[in-house]
Amino acid sequence: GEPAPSNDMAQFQRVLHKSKNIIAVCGAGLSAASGIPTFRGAGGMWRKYDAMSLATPEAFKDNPSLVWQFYHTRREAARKPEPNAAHKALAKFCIPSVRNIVAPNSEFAIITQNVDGLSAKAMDMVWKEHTKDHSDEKVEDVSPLLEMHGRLFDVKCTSNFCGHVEYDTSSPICPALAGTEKAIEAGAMDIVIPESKLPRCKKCNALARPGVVWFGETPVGMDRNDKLVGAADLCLVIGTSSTVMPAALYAEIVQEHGGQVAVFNLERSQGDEYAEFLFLGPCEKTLPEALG
Ligand code: BJW
Ligand code: ZN
Repeated sequence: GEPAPSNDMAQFQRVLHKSKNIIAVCGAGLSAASGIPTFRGAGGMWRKYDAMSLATPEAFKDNPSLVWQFYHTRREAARKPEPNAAHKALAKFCIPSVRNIVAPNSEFAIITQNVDGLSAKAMDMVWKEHTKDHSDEKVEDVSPLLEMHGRLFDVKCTSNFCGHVEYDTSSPICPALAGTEKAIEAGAMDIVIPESKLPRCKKCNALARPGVVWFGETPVGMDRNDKLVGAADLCLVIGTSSTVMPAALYAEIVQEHGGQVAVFNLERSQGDEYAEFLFLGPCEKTLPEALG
């Protein structure tokens, strides 16, 4: 059969050194050390809440009040967390002059399924720190970060004619949702807020919705994702159960055209037996070592 994946860090770093198009496909485990719950593991969101009645367009149509209370709760919980060592290691790797030390003349992109904004925050922090001593480092034209499942703090108009998206971190997002996180956390799903009191579009006043990608919806930036995945010769799979499409397919696609895969996960995850490298453990420990 297949040889077992290697956990040889020095060998991984030799592969990294000759890779030219590197991508990181990230999931909830990347933010776990920042205190944000995952979806499917112990303490996971989809263990406590029913995904199909909260994270689908049909659920929002049936019960926008409940869906907004759930996302209000998620927004409140995502306010305090700070990026951890894994976000920062990836963020540093986005800086060409830093990355070129371990992977000369390479390109890099982060494709994250996370909606918490912590990778963007880490990139800002690391960039500010870096340019203190390297003011000549120039900003890249295209952001190396792709948030394919949207952003928790984006608020999107539901009208097809308008489609306005607003980045809004206000707490609460609207007065009627204030305090409802207590009920949601206690499992009480029966508070009803009239649609007129839910978040509304700032442009056209139609009902607004959370700017995240639900089951059955097309992820953000698929054309760019497909190009990155198609060109990648090394795919880092970080803190994801690899059970949600299409992100779950990316590693396999990279291997199909001859690229290699390195999985960084606390536990075994779907398809990791086919990876060239498997680093079991918290990614906030393994990733800084691997990319350092
Ligand atoms: C650590 C760690 C540490 C912990 N260090 N590791 C049948 C019915 C209906 C739909 C489908 C179907 N079959 C297929 C579909 C499609 C569907 C799908 O895949 N469903 C499957 C579940 C069956 N997918 C979609 O609908 C997607 N759209 C789509 O496919 O469109 C078609 C299309 C494709 C291509 C081109 C064009 C069109 C959309 C999926 C949207 C997913 N949305 C959510 C919610 C977002 C909003 C919100 O946050 O509420 O996204 S669901 C949830 O899962 C969230 C996540 O991004 C996503 C992935 O989860 P993730 O990140 O892997 O988390 P976990 O919890 O599963 O895993 C965490 C891992 O971390 C674990 O392995 C831990 O061990 C590890 N870990 N601590 C390292 N410290
Ligand atoms: Zn609008």
